[in-house]
Formats: sequence, C-alpha cells, structure tokens
Amino acid sequence: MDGSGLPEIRSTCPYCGVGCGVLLRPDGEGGIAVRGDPEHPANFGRLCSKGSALGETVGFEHRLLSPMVNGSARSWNDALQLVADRFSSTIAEHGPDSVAFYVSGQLLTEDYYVANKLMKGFIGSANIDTNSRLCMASSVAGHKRAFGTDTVPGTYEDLDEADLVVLVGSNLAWCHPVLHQRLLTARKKRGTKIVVIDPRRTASCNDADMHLALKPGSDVALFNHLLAEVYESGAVDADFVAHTNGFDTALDAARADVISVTGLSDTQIAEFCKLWINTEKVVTIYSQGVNQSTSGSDKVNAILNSHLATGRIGTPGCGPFSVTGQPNAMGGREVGGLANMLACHLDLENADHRAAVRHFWNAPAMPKAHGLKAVDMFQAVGDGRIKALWIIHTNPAVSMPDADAVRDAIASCPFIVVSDITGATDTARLADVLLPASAWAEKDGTVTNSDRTISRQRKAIDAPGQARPDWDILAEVGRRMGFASAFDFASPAEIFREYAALSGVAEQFGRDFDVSGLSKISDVHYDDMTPQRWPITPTRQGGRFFADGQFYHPDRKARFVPVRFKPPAAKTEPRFPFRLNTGRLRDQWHTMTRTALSPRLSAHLPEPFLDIHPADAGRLGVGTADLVRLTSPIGSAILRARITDSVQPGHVFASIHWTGETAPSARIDAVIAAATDPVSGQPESKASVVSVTRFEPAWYGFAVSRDAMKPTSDYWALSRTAQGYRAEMAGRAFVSDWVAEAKRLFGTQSAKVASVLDPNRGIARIALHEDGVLIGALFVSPTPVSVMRDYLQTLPGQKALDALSGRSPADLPNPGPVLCACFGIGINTILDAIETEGLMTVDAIGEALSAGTNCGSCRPEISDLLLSVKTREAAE
Ligand SMILES: Nc1nc2c(c(=O)[nH]1)N[C@H]1C(S)=C(S)[C@@H](COP(=O)(O)OP(=O)(O)OC[C@H]3O[C@@H](n4cnc5c(=O)[nH]c(N)nc54)[C@H](O)[C@@H]3O)O[C@H]1N2
Ligand SMILES: Nc1nc2c(c(=O)[nH]1)N[C@H]1C(S)=C(S)[C@@H](COP(=O)(O)OP(=O)(O)OC[C@H]3O[C@@H](n4cnc5c(=O)[nH]c(N)nc54)[C@H](O)[C@@H]3O)O[C@H]1N2
Ligand code: SF4
Ligand SMILES: [Mo]
Repeated sequence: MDGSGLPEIRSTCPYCGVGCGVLLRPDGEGGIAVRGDPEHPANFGRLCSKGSALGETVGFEHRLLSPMVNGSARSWNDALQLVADRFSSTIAEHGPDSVAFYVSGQLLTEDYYVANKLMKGFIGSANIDTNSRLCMASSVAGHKRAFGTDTVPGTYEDLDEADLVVLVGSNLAWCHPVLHQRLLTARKKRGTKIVVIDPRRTASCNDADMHLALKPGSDVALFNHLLAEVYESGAVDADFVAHTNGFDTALDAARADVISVTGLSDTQIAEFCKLWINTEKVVTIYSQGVNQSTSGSDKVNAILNSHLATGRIGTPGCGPFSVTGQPNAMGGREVGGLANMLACHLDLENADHRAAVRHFWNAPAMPKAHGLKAVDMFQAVGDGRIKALWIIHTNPAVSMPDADAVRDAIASCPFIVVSDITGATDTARLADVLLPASAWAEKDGTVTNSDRTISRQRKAIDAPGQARPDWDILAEVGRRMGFASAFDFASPAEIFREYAALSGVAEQFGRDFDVSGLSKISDVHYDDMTPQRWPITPTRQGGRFFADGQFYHPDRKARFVPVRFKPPAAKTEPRFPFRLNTGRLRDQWHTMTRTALSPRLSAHLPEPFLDIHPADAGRLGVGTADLVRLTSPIGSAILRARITDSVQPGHVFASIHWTGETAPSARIDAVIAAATDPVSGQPESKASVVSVTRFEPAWYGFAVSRDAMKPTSDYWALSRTAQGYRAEMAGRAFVSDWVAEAKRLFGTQSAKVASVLDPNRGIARIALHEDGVLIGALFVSPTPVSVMRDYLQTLPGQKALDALSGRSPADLPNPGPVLCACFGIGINTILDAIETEGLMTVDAIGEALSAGTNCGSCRPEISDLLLSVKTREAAE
C-alpha cells in the first residue's frame, strides 16, 4: 500500500527492452500513477522520461472501443466469425500460404505463442513475421551463425563490472536510458571507459572517452582491423579458440579488408585497438546502427569474432551484448515469432525439431520451409499472393521501408484485419476489420528483456469498452477456425505453462532456451512470479552462457564467420548526393500512438527535424527554421532543417516517429528503399540516398488550440500541449481568406474573431474566442513564424485577450522549450540559472532546479548547454 488507498501493482514498462519494473497505483477512475520498482533487477527503481510519463498515456479518449467492420461498430461475435470465415475460405481456395500474420516484438509472450502456434501448427504456413525483422533479425542471424542458437550470453551486471564499454550503432543515452544511467554509475565507481562508434555525434557521446564517427556501414572493416590487431599483438586466447572453428579463415578475411573505408584517422583507430586489446573486461553493446544494414549480420559476426578470439564472452564484465529494442523482442524470438524459426529456439527447417513440435502441439500441418520475411511479405501482399493479412500491435504503413508501397499494398489486399488499441493509425485506417485490443496496463502476461529476464506484466485497470487481450482474440479465432482443443486457453497462465513445457522438449535437442522449470507453475504462482532470468530448469537458473566454451552447433564449438566490408546498397550519386540516416528521439516511442498523448514528452521536440551539417546548409542556402524537401529514388518528405555539426558533411539524419496522424509529409520510411541483408532479411533503414532542397512555401503558419485541429497544408506537424495542441504549418497554395481558414482549422463557425491582417505583406494573426476563452490562435507569415511558442501554447482555454501579440507580457519569464521532461524545465530557465547563479556542472544544475535528477536522460543535453555557455564565455 502507498497511503492513497489502492494497492500498488508490480508490472513492467511497455516500451524498451531494458524491461524496467514499474509500480502502478490505480486512482480508481481509470488513471494510474507510475513509479519505478525499487526491487526490479533491471532498474532498481529508476525510470526514464517515457516510463515516468506512462500515467499520461492511459485514458479512453484515443481508444478503439468496439470491433469495427468496414467502419461500422459490430459485435465481437460477428467480427471474429468474419475473420475466421475469411481466413478459412481463403486457405480452402488458395492454400495456407495465401494468408499471413504480421505481428510485433511488443506482444506479450503468451499472445505471441498463440499467434505462432495458430499459423505454423494449424494453418500450416510459416507466413508469420514480425517487426523484429526490422529490428533484431541481424543479431539473431549473427548469433545463430556463431553460437548455433540465438543466445545473448551476458547480463546487465556485466555493465557494472566492465572496464571498457563500446557502443556500436547504439544511442544508449536516448534508447536504453536506464541502462545508460547504470553504466554512468559504474563509471563513477570504477572509471569505466566508454567508446561510441556512430557516424553521428549523439547524446551517448557526451560521457564517452572516444567517439569514432565512422562512415556509415563500415563497421565490418573496423572490427576486422581489430581482429587482425588482436592477432598481431598476441592477444588471441588460444585455449578459448580451441573451442571454435574457422579462426584462420576469418583472420584471412579480416586482413584482406581495408581500414581506410571507415574514414577514421590512423591515430583514432590505433587508440581504439590499443584500448580494446589492453582491457580485459570489455562489453560491446550494439543495436540498430549494426542490425539495420545490408551487411547487418556480417557486422554482428565481426563483433562476435573479436570477442571469441579473446575469449571475452560469458564471464563477468565481458561479452558482446545485443540490446533489444522492444519490450518483448526477446520473448518473440523465444516463441519463434520470426518466419524462419520454430518455437523455443528450434529450427523450422530441421525435420526432427519439426516433428517434435508437431507431436507436442498435436498439429495437423507444419510448414517445412520458412515463410515470407517482412519485406517480402508486404511485396506478396502488393502483388496479390497474400489475400488475407492480420496485423497485430504494429504500424507497418509507417515503419516499413518503402512505406508508401506498403500502405498501397495493405489498401489493395482483399482482407485486412488490424488489432490495435486505437483506430487512429495509418495502418488501422486501412483495415477491413479493426479489433480493439487491451493495452499494457489492462492485461496479464510475461515479457523477456535484453538480458533474458522474464517479468510479469500485470493488469492494473479495466480495459475500456469491449477491448480484449491479444491472446484471447487470437485463441478465439483459432477455435472458430475449427481448432477447438488446441486453442482452448482460459488464461495467460495456461498458455505460459504449455509454452514452458514445450521448452523442455526443445531442451532434449540441446537448445539453450529452457524454462521447463516453470511448466507446472500454478495460477497463484504465475500471479506472484518475480523477475527471473532464463534458463530456468531444475538444474540451471539464469547466469551467463559460453564461458565454458560449450556452444550449440552439433560439435559444440563456436564458429568464426569470415566477413568482408560491403558498402551500403544505395550509392550516392549527383542526383542523390546525401546519405540519409534515421533513428530515435529521446521522448517518443516509434509511431507515437502512446507517447504523443503526453504533453511532457511532446515538448522535447515537437516537430520532425532533418539534421544537416552547416557546410551543406550553407551551400544549399538553407537557413535556421527553413523547411527542406528530401527526395530519394522512391519517395519524398518535407521536414524542418536543424543545422548542426553532429552529422558529418554529406550526411543527414531524420527521426522515425512522424506519421499520417502527426506530420504526413515527414513519414520518413516513404523515402527509404527496401534493400535487405541477404542473411537476415533485415532492411537497411540507416543508409538511404537522397537529395535535399530548400522547400519554399508561400506562407508559414503556427497555431495553438484547445481542441484537436485539422491542418491540411503541404507541411504540418501537430503535437500535444498541456492546454491542447500546437501545430507548425506551411503551404504553397495562396490562401485568400485567413479568417475562414482559421475557422476551418479550429472547427468552429461561431467563435468571436480578433485579427490583424496585412494581406500585402502576407501576414495574418487571428485569435478565436468563445465565451471570452481562447480556443485557437493562428499566426501566418511569409517567413518562418517568429512568436513565443512556449508562452502561446499555455493560452488556449484561458481568458487570454493578448494572444495576438505573440509575446509574453514583459513580467512573465519565457521558460523556452522543455529540456527536462520529468520536471518540465525549459532551456531558458536552465540558461538563466547557469548565468545568474554561476552553476558549472550538471549536478549543480540538478541541485538548483531538479533538472536531470529523475530519469537523467536530459543530462547530456544539459551538459551540451553548459558547454555552449562556457565556449561562448571563453570566446568573449
Ligand atoms: N526513446 C526511444 N527509445 C527506444 C525506442 C524509441 O522509439 N524511442 N525504440 C526501441 C527500439 S524498438 C529499438 S530497436 C531501440 C534502438 O536503439 P538504437 O539502435 O540505439 O537507436 P537508433 O536511434 O535507431 O540507432 C542508433 C544509432 O545508430 C547509428 N548508425 C547509423 N548508421 C550506422 C552505422 O553504419 N554504423 C554505426 N556504428 N552506427 C550507425 C545512428 O546514427 C544512431 O545514432 O530503441 C528502443 N528504445
Ligand atoms: N527508417 C526507419 N524505420 C524503422 C526503424 C528505424 O530505425 N528507421 N526502426 C524499426 C524498428 S527497430 C522497429 S521496432 C519498428 C517499430 O515500428 P512499429 O511496430 O510499426 O511501431 P509502433 O508505433 O510501436 O507500433 C505499435 C502499434 O501497436 C499498437 N498497440 C499498442 N499497444 C497495443 C496492444 O496491447 N495490442 C495491440 N494489438 N496493439 C497495441 C500501437 O497503437 C501502434 O499502432 O520500426 C522500424 N522502422
Ligand atoms: S528505460 Fe525507459 S522506456 Fe525503457 S523500460 Fe525503462 S522506463 Fe521503460
Ligand atoms: Mo526495434
């Protein structure tokens, strides 16, 4: 109990793969208060900005409340019968491979298990793939090639014990913030060295000893060079290499590569190799800068090769560490959610494995070959081979490469089912049948985080309307398709027991994944389950893998994979001279269906930006706050330019989060061609080629409103504020009547209008009031609008009569854009404190203002701010 009446419920954060424990306190009215669980081994009470703001993302207004068929509400009975009938008739007419499921690493293990069992065991097709194909597939492929299974050898404790942590293609500070804070705590104690390998200078570089800004895609060459240096310096661990095959061939391949393709200086390379070789306890963390590449699997193996050669694997403070993105990316791999895997780390294409699973499931049909991987799957949807598709817990019309083609493919498919918590997504809007799913705080199940820890997600509040858990919807469709006993699950605990028992069968084939110790877990025990790391058997519990030199290839040896540098698939050329990199922002989660509901999280970066180097911006005549158009061989996008030397000349960076709902011109995957890694099938999301030109609109606009507004211009970006919404806009078309346009935008005809209009100069300022209360204000100008945005956004819903000035009254300080999302502290407030109070460190700012003292993920930006002030002062 926590003093407020209702007990706190232990659960797990539904965002990233760190898998932080949360304590949820329902307020009895559908809301919840959220704090970090001090007892959870992933976070010990810490939460990042996204986890801390979870309470702001529950609520009913955005939710899908009942099943919809062709846009009309229908009963569950009608909707599910339709789904079962259409899948059954399509299979009867065109065979099992004419249908597919596209699922998600955010599903709970129990949901995922049922989906996979239904498709692979009972429909008899392997056409189930997941957004993990866009995320973890290269790591899976690399692990399997080296180890014989998809095993993450280490644990989070390794970050506490390492002396060197190398972040390769990982912006840990923003994407796994609680792990990053853990690393920084260890660094304070033992002086852990940190190296960042990333073409871009990221927030993770602020606390790093070295940043290697290599050329995109050149990681293989760098790690090959490292392997050769390991050998030259006599650092090879011969005893450990005796447990492996293929060292010589891998070394030959490594030596044949040319390090100059990395673009790094000889000194940087030498320093990095020296540090790596001379430090015994090294953890190499890698993420999407490695995986999302046409040489992603090779990058993974280049990293694994260096660890195998030195025997730095599976011992405290040592090892390669693929950090997972989604909360249950690991669980999805364990249940075999990918089109080329079988449940419990068994192989679909191995006849013995197949027979064992078929027997266990008592399954009528099992596919012999792997199914369509995500990119191929949507191509098959587009060309009519897939005739019925069920999309669950993912938004592919936004997140797949070649997103316009994917959107068109979904629109053209004869039968699309989408399960989501909201109908307001680019994908859900294309569904024939839309099914309301319960959200994370409304359902029970398990997830596995990056270090193999299985945690419970627990129901804290009731689902709104008719929403149901994903496993329940899937199981009922299974029953209605004629597989009554196989899908007769009454609870997630029942599914978990079956799954745990199946892992015991897999263990007979000598696989790593085994949770058979939980196969008899009672309902009560399942309810009370505390976080635990697999394997979980009567003889093994948690721990690390591979220190004993025992691997999962038939000869029990690991394999070195010989790899060679390969440039990204798309080549820059005069028409497309820039390399486009993409990635994540600190406070948004993917397609923003949840994080964009939080005003605090939306305040950090309320618009889609394109980061461009000052030299390139200068050459192209792009100034601060200008808009730019990106064009690639397959699509185009419009974003706001942000001029920064965090990107290299010739490179640009955009974030992945904007959608048809929030900024339609900035759906970045519309410009990204679908080139894939030949081994893993993972798309190259980080190395497209584009041209950049200044976008010249006839007008720029900025608006704030109390209720949702409906912008329609060439460029717009909408975000939440504490008082309603704010929008940036720009258009090419001449607007003759701005007052009429404002009424349309704010959805009112009756409001009282106050305006300043100067048509000759293209300036309009319009405020609409109802009962003296501001409901919307619009500012239009032929150049980027210059008003006090952070002040204006506080006015809707208030009796604000002075909005048209666009400025705060002189006595009201303007806090500036929010930097610390947890405490809502703006840049100007921090700058002011630095200058007036002479604060010199991030900690001092924390003491004075609390900024950066909760989740800590804004600390890198505060430190940047300090640096900029110090540099300015030094120059003065
Ligand atoms: N705030 C936030 N956190 C998240 C998520 C989110 O949406 N928002 N999503 C979660 C998910 S699903 C995932 S998968 C993870 C992803 O976590 P990360 O992989 O850390 O995040 P990204 O920003 O996608 O990419 C990481 C870095 O790769 C770099 N990079 C690009 N090309 C190369 C290259 O050729 N070599 C190298 N070495 N680096 C390169 C980019 O510049 C970028 O900084 O984040 C998880 N956490
Ligand atoms: N260019 C580029 N593209 C990328 C990436 C990149 O770095 N660059 N990263 C890729 C990666 S790593 C990933 S993981 C993907 C992520 O991309 P997506 O998976 O498409 O993104 P999300 O916004 O997480 O989509 C989750 C959907 O599930 C819904 N949802 C939430 N809770 C529930 C629930 O309980 N049940 C159900 N049924 N639905 C629910 C949400 O409303 C949302 O619509 O994007 C990929 N795309
Ligand atoms: S680091 Fe943040 S997003 Fe990730 S699990 Fe923890 S609280 Fe959630
Ligand atoms: Mo991901």
